[in-house]
Amino acid sequence: MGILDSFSLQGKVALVTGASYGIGFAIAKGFADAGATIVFNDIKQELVDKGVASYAEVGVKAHGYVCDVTDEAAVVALVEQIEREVGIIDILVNNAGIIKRIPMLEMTATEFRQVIDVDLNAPFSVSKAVIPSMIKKGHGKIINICSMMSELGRETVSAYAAAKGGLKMLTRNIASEYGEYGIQCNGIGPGYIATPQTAPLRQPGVPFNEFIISKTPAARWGETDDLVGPAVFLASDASDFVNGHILYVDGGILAYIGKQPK
Ligand code: NAP
Ligand code: GCO
Repeated sequence: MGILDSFSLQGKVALVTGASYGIGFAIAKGFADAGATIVFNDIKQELVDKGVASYAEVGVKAHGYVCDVTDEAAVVALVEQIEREVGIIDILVNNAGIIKRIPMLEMTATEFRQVIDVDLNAPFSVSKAVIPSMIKKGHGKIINICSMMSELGRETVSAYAAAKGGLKMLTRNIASEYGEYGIQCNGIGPGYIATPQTAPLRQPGVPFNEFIISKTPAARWGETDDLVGPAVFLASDASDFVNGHILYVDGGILAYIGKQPK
């Protein structure tokens, strides 16, 4: 096998959760370009339809399903349906995620749990549903979308940081528990990426915008396409001995102490 062939996803089935737009969409499109069959889910049929249309616009025939990843029974049914209708899932990307930016003392326990449910409990349920068939097949790739908040804290994101820190450790644990079956579970920790999730932080005049640029050695926000190469690598045979690793794709944020004030 040539070196470039080891990055090919030809013949693989990839499920990317919550991927009708944003980071999940870019990663799924990259997987399709590398040869994979794409499956994604969203909460409502209209959002799935919109997603399928967006994929079609970029030349990808994606299989879209309705499923709320926080509903464990629905997740089990979704995976069974995908296995019947498309095939065994070779690659899972736990991408669906939410954030609530609320100071901790103002956040209710219900709001805290909602974030933990989508960002941590759901990756547990979806991974649990796909792993048995991966074991039977003798290989599988799971990629968890972590965050800068898997390593760092910040005002207002207590639930998100707790969930993404937990997701980092779930990643390492899946790698530890199922590595012997040919399954690799790794994380991608995006820096600050321009998507609807970060739109409130990027409004003109919002100081956070300049703050992030000054904290990033690359001196810019990330684009969703910045995550595609790393995701294809972690989904492909090229990373078969990489397990339990979090690949931070952050323009250097975690390596940098920050610009000194002028
Ligand atoms: P986004 O633009 O808000 O997209 C998130 C996606 O998740 C949406 O498609 C959303 O569906 C879906 N989703 C939310 N809850 C769901 C549920 N219960 N079941 C199924 N799908 C659900 O976010 P993004 O910026 O692309 O982020 C994608 C992932 O990257 C998230 O895990 C996020 O935490 C992480 N991340 C983002 C950044 C960043 O800077 N943007 C940085 C680090 C990590 P709807 O269509 O229903 O809204
Ligand atoms: C924040 C959050 C998110 C980021 C991301 C950083 O600071 O508000 O961390 O908005 O998108 O997860 O990696």
